[in-house]
Amino acid sequence: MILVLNGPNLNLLGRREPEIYGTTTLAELETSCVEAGRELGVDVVCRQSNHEGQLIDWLHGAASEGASGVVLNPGAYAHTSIALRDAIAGIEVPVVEVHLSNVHARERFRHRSLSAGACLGIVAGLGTPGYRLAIDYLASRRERQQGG
Ligand code: CA2
Repeated sequence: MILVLNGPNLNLLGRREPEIYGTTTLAELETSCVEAGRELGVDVVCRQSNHEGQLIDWLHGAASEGASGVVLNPGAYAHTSIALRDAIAGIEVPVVEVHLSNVHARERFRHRSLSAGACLGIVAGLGTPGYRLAIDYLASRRERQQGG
């Protein structure tokens, strides 16, 4: 199973700031992630929270839930949360950080991600297809590790 976690304000996707985040809603994004998983033969479970502690609890629970990887868009917590970084660093399950927008082409305060350094890799600026790329990568990595 691959867990897709979206952080604060991403429930607003498709409703505001379409010039930055596109017109796809969170529900549509989650459906496309589940669909991508189906094509790749892996279950995808999607969750969104506006609360830092909830995201941390989900990360802590990822292994016991049977997740082989986590796709995480931490939203603005990427730029502020040492606690989130510590949670990522504290689990064995690989985490890929995804940002819809190219954070490096935006305001300076978005250039630094505290969480990215604890992640296996990052995808930024590719919009919603970035989630699929991350799922694809984690699914192929899992297959390699299972020797399949
Ligand atoms: O580009 C991304 O995916 C971000 O993680 C999105 C965060 C932002 O704080 C990060 O710097 C980059 C913000 C998510 C807010 O999403 C909204 C979507 C539509 C309307 C308003 C906010």
